[in-house]
Amino acid sequence: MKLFFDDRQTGHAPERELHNGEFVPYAESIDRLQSIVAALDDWQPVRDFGREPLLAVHDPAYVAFLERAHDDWLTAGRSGDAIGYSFPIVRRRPLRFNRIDADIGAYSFDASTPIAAGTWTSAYWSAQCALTALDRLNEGDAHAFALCRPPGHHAGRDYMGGYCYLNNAAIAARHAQALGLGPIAILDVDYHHGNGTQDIFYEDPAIFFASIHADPVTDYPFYWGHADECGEGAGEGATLNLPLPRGTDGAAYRPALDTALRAIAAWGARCLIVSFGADTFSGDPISNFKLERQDYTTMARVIADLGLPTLVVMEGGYAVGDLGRNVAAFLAGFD
Ligand code: Q9C
Ligand code: ZN
Repeated sequence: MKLFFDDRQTGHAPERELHNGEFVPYAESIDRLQSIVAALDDWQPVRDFGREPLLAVHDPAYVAFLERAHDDWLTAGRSGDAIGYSFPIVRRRPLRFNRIDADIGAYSFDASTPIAAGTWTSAYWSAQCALTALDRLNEGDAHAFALCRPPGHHAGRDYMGGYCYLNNAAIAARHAQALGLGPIAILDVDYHHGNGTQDIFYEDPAIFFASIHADPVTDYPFYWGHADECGEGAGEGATLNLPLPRGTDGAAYRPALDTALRAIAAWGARCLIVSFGADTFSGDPISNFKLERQDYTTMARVIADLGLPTLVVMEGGYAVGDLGRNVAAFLAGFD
């Protein structure tokens, strides 16, 4: 399977994040990407599909905000990373502000997603990476891997959060649909619920979203990913949430994976996008599942057995020392 990433994805380098009441080094580090690049050979170049596929998912005003936010931060006399502190949890509406602190809060749902000088450029190329890999499926490849970084699945149509700015999987899904590769299913196997992806397609009957993740009663992003969330309106039934308790290991994970894959097959998907996070690993520093390296190979084999053209998009995974080998173990399951 062809592998993709672009060097411009390394410009994004926030210094720190707010974690459980303290500022700590940013977990979504450049080392993550380097660990994966080092573990695999023969990386392919990323192509530029422009802004149109980004705007098929995201609000143009939000995209414009992402692009100028760090400059606005500097213009306001600040230094370092732009970070919000006030969030409109009720009656958010498109007001026009004249202050970066108002914009940044209106376009985010948490305080753990800072905007650094290189954030826009890296987010842009991370999305292009997903589009380039998706294009391989259009050319007839069975599988392709996009080493997206920053990740995407927490980002919604007009908000960032959880280290995510542009929703790479959603952008690829909409593009796949435009290319006539549908019906599309997205399977999210990151430790955290893919709330942004879910929200983007919540009322959409044409894209199926299934997510296996830590129970939001105990784990981020808390407010979404509960088992009773199954889509709304025309999209009712096209969202499937399978929360699992902390401590879940490979054996306990498997029935949920089988359930998700059966639902995807029954729904009639003809193309699959996997939001893959390796933060389900036993050694992950910010997560609490107990999967081991060999579990990733098994997981991928079961997914590949669906027989669908499959794009794998990188999401989380923070055990930097093991990350590359864990991703390689997952991708090996597709061969
Ligand atoms: N403990 C992904 O894996 N952590 N994002 C919040 C407070 C956010 C994880 C910090 C975790 C986001 C793509
Ligand atoms: Zn995650």
